[in-house]
Amino acid sequence: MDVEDPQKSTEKSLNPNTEDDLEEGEIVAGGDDDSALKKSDSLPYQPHPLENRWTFWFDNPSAKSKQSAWGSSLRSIFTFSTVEEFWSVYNNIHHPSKLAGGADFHCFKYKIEPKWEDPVCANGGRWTITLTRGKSDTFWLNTLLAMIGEQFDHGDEICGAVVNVRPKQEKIAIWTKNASNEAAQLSIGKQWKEFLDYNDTVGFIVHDDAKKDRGAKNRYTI
Ligand code: MGP
Repeated sequence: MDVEDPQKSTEKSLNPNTEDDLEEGEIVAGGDDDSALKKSDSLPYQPHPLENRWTFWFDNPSAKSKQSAWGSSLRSIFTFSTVEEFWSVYNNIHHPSKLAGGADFHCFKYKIEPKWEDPVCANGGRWTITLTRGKSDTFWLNTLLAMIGEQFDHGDEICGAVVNVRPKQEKIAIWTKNASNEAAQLSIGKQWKEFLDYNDTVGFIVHDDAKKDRGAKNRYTI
């Protein structure tokens, strides 16, 4: 019996014309185009599972000024494990350019909290890109797609990603698990820049350094 590879089927349902151009697992923007889904109306509905389950987290900016401890207003808002669930959330939330200054929006692997204190993050660090206010939406979406579509050779090293919306800038960071694993960090940073077509220098700060000094220096740059 001919059973269609679920991965190929994911690619087709999201990108009916481009399946030959996609890497394994790759998801591209365009989740609100349902023309491909219409084509397969006659097939039973089959959600397309992601390799990992992910959780979106949000930190409430209005509470931030009053909070005594960082993270006290951090909340998990939705956990998803299929392509369809991802788009259903993504298409119904504000993107970074529409969020208030001070907001932090995270997408982390299920059960990893987006905090230095989380045991999986504790020995890690983060690659960060900085963008002018209002300019991060596409970079953020492409970061999410590369991450949940498992496009990184060292994807197991990734905890998640965060966008920090600030009054004059937006920062996107990918958090990783083992800062001392230089080869894995460099691979993630290089691939991220390629996926985003981002040409400026990007720096990696170790969480332990950031804890000690708000102006911590980059451990790696690419
Ligand atoms: P930030 O939110 O990463 O950057 O960290 P922001 O707000 O853009 O400010 P910047 O000017 O330092 O870039 C801001 C501060 O929040 C840090 O210096 C910490 O005091 C605190 N903080 C940030 N994070 C990610 C954590 C965390 O994971 N745990 C704890 N305890 N504090 C954190």
